[in-house]
Formats: sequence, C-alpha cells, structure tokens
Amino acid sequence: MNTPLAQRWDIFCRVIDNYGDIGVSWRLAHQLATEHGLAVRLWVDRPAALRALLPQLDDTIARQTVCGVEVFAYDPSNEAAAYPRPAAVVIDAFGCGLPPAYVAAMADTGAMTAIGRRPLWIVLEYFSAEPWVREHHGLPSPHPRYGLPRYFFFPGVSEGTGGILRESDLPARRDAFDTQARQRWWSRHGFDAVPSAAVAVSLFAYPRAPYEALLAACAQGAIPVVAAIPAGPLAAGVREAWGVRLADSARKDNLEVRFMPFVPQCEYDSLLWACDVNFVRGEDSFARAQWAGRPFVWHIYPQDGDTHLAKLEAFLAQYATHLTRPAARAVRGLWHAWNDVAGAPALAAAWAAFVETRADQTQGLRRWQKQLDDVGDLAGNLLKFCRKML
Ligand code: TRH
Repeated sequence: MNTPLAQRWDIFCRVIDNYGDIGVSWRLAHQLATEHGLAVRLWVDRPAALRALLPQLDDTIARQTVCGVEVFAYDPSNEAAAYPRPAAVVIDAFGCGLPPAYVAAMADTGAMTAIGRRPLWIVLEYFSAEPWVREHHGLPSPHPRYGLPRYFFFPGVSEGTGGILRESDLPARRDAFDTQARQRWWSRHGFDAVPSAAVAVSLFAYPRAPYEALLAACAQGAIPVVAAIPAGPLAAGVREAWGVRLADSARKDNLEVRFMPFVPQCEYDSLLWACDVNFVRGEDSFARAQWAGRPFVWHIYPQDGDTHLAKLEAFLAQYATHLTRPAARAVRGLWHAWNDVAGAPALAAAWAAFVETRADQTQGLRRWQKQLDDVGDLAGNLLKFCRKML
C-alpha cells in the first residue's frame, strides 16, 4: 500500500468485558479509515468480542481486512511476538497498554527514521463528563524508559475535551429514518409496525438493572409499550421469568416484549431510531443514544467504591441544563431509579414522569446535540490533536 507513513495508525484494544472497549475501538478505527483515509490496523486480543459486532469478521484468523480496516488478533501475554514496523500514531485504547516488544520497536531508531520522527502514543481514556477531564485532556506523559511522546486523550461532552464519536453522515442518516423506514425496519425484523399510540422502547442494560420492575410498570401503565430486548442476559431473564422459551414476542397487559437479535453494530443506530425511548449502557451505546435524539436512560458501568455515581451526576448536571425543569426532574428520577441511587423515586412513578416529559426531552436533546457539535467529534478532534503533535 502506497500510504504516507504519517497516515498509518495502530489501535490496540484489550477486551476487559462486554462490548464497549472493542465497540469504541472498532468504531474509531472504521471512521479513521473510511472518513479520513488513514491506513488503520486494529489489534484486538479477543476477536470473538468484535465478531459479535461485526459478523463478517472471521475470529479464527489472525489477520484480515474488514470494511477498510486491517484487523489483527494479538496476545498481550506473548512477549516473544513479533510486530510490523510501528505506525506513526499508536492508540492505546482505554490505557490497556502496548505490548513491550511493540514499544521497544517504537523506540528503535530504524522505525523513527522511516516515519521521520518518533511515533506518537495516545492513551485514549474512558468517557467522563466530570470537570477534571478538561484539565487532563491532552496532557503529556512521556514514556519513562524510552521518552516516547505520549499524551492522554479524554472523550467528553464539554469544550476542551475530546468529544464523543460521531460519523459525519450520522445526522443525515438519522433524519432520513422516517415513519416508513421505521415500519420497514420492524417488518425486516419480523414484527408488525409499532401502533402509533404505543411507546417503543429499546432495552440494553447490565443484568443488575431493575428491569423486572420497569416491565411491570410498563404492563400496568396507561400507555401501551413495546419493549425491544436484544439477545443477552436481560432477554434471557425475561424469557425465564415469563416462561417464554422460543417465541419472539410475548404480551402482558399493556406491554409487548419483542425478543430481538443482537444486531451488528452498523445496525444498532437504526434500532435506536426505530424506538421512542432508549435504555443504553456503558460508553458506546450511551453515545449513540445522544445522537439518536430520543429520550434515553443511561445504565452506567458500575465501578468499585461507587465512583461511577459521580460520573453519572456529572453527566446529569450538564445534560439537565438543556432540559426544562420538569424534564430534568423526570430524567434524574428515572436515571437514579435505574442505577439504584439512594433516595431515588419508585420505578413506576419515575417511569410515568419520564414518559410524560418526552416531548420536552426531545427538544432538550436538540440543544444538547448542538453542544456536542460545538465540542467536535472525537475522531476529528483526535486527528487535529495528532497533526499538531506530529
Ligand atoms: O457492552 P458495554 O457494557 O461495554 C463497556 C464495557 O463493559 C467496558 O469494559 C466498560 O469499560 C465500558 O462499557 C464503559 O456497553 P457499550 O459501551 O454500550 O458497548 C456496547 C456495544 O454493543 C456498542 O458498540 C453497541 C453494540 N451493540 C450492537 O452492536 N448490537 C446490539 O444489539 C446491542 C444491544 C449493542
């Protein structure tokens, strides 16, 4: 490939659990390759996790090109592994660390001569809306042994942070997803159109979420609800509790549950657009829900010592400034109940208040998206940052 060396990027991702680490890494790799024309190699230690998001990936082979990205399986514990010449920019996703042999190659003068400078090492951190992120975003942390230039890059939602991922065509694709597209989407997945009086909800959360209480509230609620649950522990839990073995839908009073497949990542946005309210979790689905522009509920990834609760509040504090007072109260109430925050309202009452303020939330989300646009999308910000440093 005849690519200028500064156009070559490597992204290293170790899958800690679930799909967020690789979900963000893949989305970034794909956007850098397809939108910005970079030659991207994505190194992943558990290709099977990526396969769940990208079914065309063959997780039994060590190296392949998928959708413009070269995907490599690697074993971080194999110290004898050999790596190709390092790229000009190396992303250490979520601070997973780089293989020692690769780091040594980065410091090798041969590599430096070929690139024309020392490779740039970027530690892409986890998302947080906490104020300290602005102070730490972009800070240098040279490698102690080799002195390689290394910088922290923090995703965030306010000016002075790295922003969140968003492909340039996403808003246009979302806006083109009209009522007919929505009907076609449900029909493609083998379901009837959602009745106009019903609220369609997508439900993606960690198993500790009080989803049974939510579904009970929906069943007893005044407004009909259609809940789409992608395959996973929640769907398994509902199947078990409701005694539904194979059917792809089930009904209780005012609630219809639709058991969905775990869709490929490139289709996940359309699931969010086909729904009126989205329950999301972790990092990547949470970002997508913000761009989807439908009222959403974040199940935050739990951390030791409840440190995640500070992150939850930090996001809520910023988001709420774009909402009317009743909408902000309703959002906070349901997010608190969903995340088991002490003093949260009962889930049924919180859900009813949330549904009532949906129109206000949708308006607020437009203002929120404007704030995100002003910050700039993560891939574009990262590129600008690296060009400045290279
Ligand atoms: O899966 P997550 O909980 O991921 C993570 C990890 O747990 C990680 O260790 C943690 O640090 C991080 O959260 C905060 O949630 P997330 O980030 O939303 O990733 C889910 C991915 O799965 C996202 O890319 C969307 C995708 N997805 C599909 O492609 N199809 C589906 O049907 C669903 C429900 C999700």
